[in-house]
Amino acid sequence: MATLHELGSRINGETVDGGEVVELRSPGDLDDVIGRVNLATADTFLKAAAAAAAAQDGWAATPAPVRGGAIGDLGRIVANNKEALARLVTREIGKPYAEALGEVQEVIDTCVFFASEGRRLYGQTVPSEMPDKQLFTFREPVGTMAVITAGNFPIAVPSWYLVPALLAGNTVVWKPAEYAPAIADAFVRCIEAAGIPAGVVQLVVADGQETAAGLEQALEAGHLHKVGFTGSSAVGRDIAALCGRHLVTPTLELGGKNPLVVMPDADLDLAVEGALFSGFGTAGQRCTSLGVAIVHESVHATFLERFTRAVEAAAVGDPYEPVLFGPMISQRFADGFEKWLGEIQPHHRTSGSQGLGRITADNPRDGFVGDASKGLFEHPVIVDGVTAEDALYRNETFGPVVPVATFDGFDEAIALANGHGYGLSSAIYTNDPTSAFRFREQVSAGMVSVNNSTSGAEAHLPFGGNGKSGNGARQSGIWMLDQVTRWQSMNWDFSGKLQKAQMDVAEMEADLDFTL
Ligand code: UN1
Repeated sequence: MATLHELGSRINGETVDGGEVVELRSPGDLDDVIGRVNLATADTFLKAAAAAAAAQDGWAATPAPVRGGAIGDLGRIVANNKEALARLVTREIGKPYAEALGEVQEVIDTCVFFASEGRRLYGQTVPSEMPDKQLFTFREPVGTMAVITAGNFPIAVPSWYLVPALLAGNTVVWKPAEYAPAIADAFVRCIEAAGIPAGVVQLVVADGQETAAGLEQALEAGHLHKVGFTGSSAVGRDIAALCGRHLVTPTLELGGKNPLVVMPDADLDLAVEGALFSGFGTAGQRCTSLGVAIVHESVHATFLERFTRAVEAAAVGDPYEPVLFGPMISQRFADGFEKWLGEIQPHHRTSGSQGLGRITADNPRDGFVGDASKGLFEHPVIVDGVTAEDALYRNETFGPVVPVATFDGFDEAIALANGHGYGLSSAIYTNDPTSAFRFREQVSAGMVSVNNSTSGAEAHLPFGGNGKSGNGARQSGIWMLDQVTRWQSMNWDFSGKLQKAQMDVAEMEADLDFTL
């Protein structure tokens, strides 16, 4: 495997030096040094935003079908490099290779969808209230967009922003997670290879503090017209406040505490399989990961017993092997997760685990795949007996823990499904259509699965959440077009005289007549 050396920001297609330089290591094998990362300062962010803004008119003037053609080429370049990109995802953030392939496929699917949108991007013709006058609507690019993404989906989620933004004629300053700069660099090179002019996408690799300062300066200077952010609810609030001060509407995709309800009539084996993947897939580091299993008391004991067995038997370890999950994405994620383990209370019962916290020689897991001491591997754990008062219920934990709560009546299940205030994804396991539709109606989540995992949304269905999970923006498919374009309306009067709207309209009969 080729070792990557110098990683960092790219402005107008040229690599630029940053400030601080840090070493990037693979979380599944900390001896594997991937490269050195030049971290940018706020000033680089500002320069990148200015450069992106300067490129915007030219890109917007490129016909939409031509921009769509470039997106099609991007999809083919990504497809031709699918395995290499997936290997890089596995190496850089420790996502199991099969999942990493799925992630790259999500990029390809997004390109396929939006490539042909370049030949649609429809506006409307609208009837006027007056004769000899025609109304129209047009989709206009928003302008220059800052896109700030997390590292758990280091190429799929960025593509959800970049691909439609570019298709619609916007330019982008992309700030990937600073712990996933290698895949970001590879993706930007794919974009350049697709013939998208240098300047249209600017890459800035920086830490949170410098990014926040750079973002503020770029908004202040008027270079940015939209901000897209995927990450924590706390940072999302700050970004929303900053955007609000500059009258910019952000697209926010924030945390989740995604409930999975198991009804008495559920196929329990299917529910266990769904809970296993939802809760522990990607080591619980998806925003769509299972946040709380809410199990009817009549099936609770059986569900818990089977779920425990499934977790005990799950393959955990080397992400290049067929495992349920590999390492934590980075040290920061491992530390954050371990803090939540401190919230396990005496009234809780843990299962599925042979230890708590980091898997090491002294704290081993039977059947671990590979050498646990090499990477950031955490024990999976089920925490039963969780109630609405517990920290483990109220907070996103972003790691391999599944809290389990019990309910009696359906209303109680709904209260638990919504009570934490997040509203991203949700699932119900039932064979009763009434339960499924009631759940859909009453759950506050933006996404609902029936007899399916909380994670694994498809690339052309609206993706996004409510409450602490976002600001109502939806990504993916045609819905994303509303985030990356603005409607412009036009009226054309060909009557040859001034016709005044709402005034020169045909008169109604003055005398009222109620005869049918
Ligand atoms: C995220 O974790 O930010 O539905 C996105 C899923 C993936 C996307 C997750 N397709 O789990």
